[in-house]
Amino acid sequence: MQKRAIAVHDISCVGRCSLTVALPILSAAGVETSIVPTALLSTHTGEFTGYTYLDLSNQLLPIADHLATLGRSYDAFYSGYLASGAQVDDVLGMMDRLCNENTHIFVDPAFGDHGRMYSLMDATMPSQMRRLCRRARTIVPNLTEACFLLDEPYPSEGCTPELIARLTSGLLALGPENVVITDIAFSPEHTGLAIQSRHMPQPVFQFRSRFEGVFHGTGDVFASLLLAGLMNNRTVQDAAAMALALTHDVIALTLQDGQPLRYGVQFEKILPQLWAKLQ
Ligand code: PXL
Repeated sequence: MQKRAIAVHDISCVGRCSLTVALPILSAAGVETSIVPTALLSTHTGEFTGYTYLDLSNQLLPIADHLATLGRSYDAFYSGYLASGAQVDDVLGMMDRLCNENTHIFVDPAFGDHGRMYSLMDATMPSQMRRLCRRARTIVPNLTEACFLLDEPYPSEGCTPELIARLTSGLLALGPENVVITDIAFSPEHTGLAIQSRHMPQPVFQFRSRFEGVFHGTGDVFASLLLAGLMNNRTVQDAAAMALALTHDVIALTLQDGQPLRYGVQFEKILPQLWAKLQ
């Protein structure tokens, strides 16, 4: 049977992030994907000014109520960038209506990067996102979000394996089965992942060579590829290795092309490889 996901993120019209990344990647992985927008923006908030912003919180529960009447179940519920901390309550209400015990709740607590919260985020976001993480089977914070979620200072001077192990075990203690932290580096030349599942005593690390620059939307590309692998019956470590390798390739292809980086990364170019790898 074809797998079915519901993705709950913003729509940024331009800039390749959130739903405009999650939908094509999951579709290319053979997953039927329904989308529910949390907010509508003209661009992402990273390297643009003057963007429009519409909070769609008042639509989430009415949409979920209607979808629930259709009587379809979802194999995955994938949440990402939210309009406000308060919107977490609506997303939890959506889970009540649309998830059953088999639904893989996959939470990307997308609210910050590089040690700071994104522009429009309010102060309740970390504690509210922590509530979503408690409900999830898999969470995919970057290092910044992991620190905010656990009230740890961001290690701007570089991190150690001991700090990362404290973060992965602190996040596992919230309740998820799998924690994948992105943006981990123990040296300037590499960047990668820390992965720990409930049965593992320690995190394992996966690294790739690092590219200079800020690559908007790569967290969304990575998380969507990871979920694509999981929904195609890969283990967390195998899916993470595939997602990291493809995200690395996407950044290399983007740099070769020379397009301004605020328009995001050229994930379109690896969709055929994604399909091939999943066969
Ligand atoms: O990729 C994360 C993201 C999603 N949506 C919006 C954003 C960002 C990051 O800046 O601004 C609107």
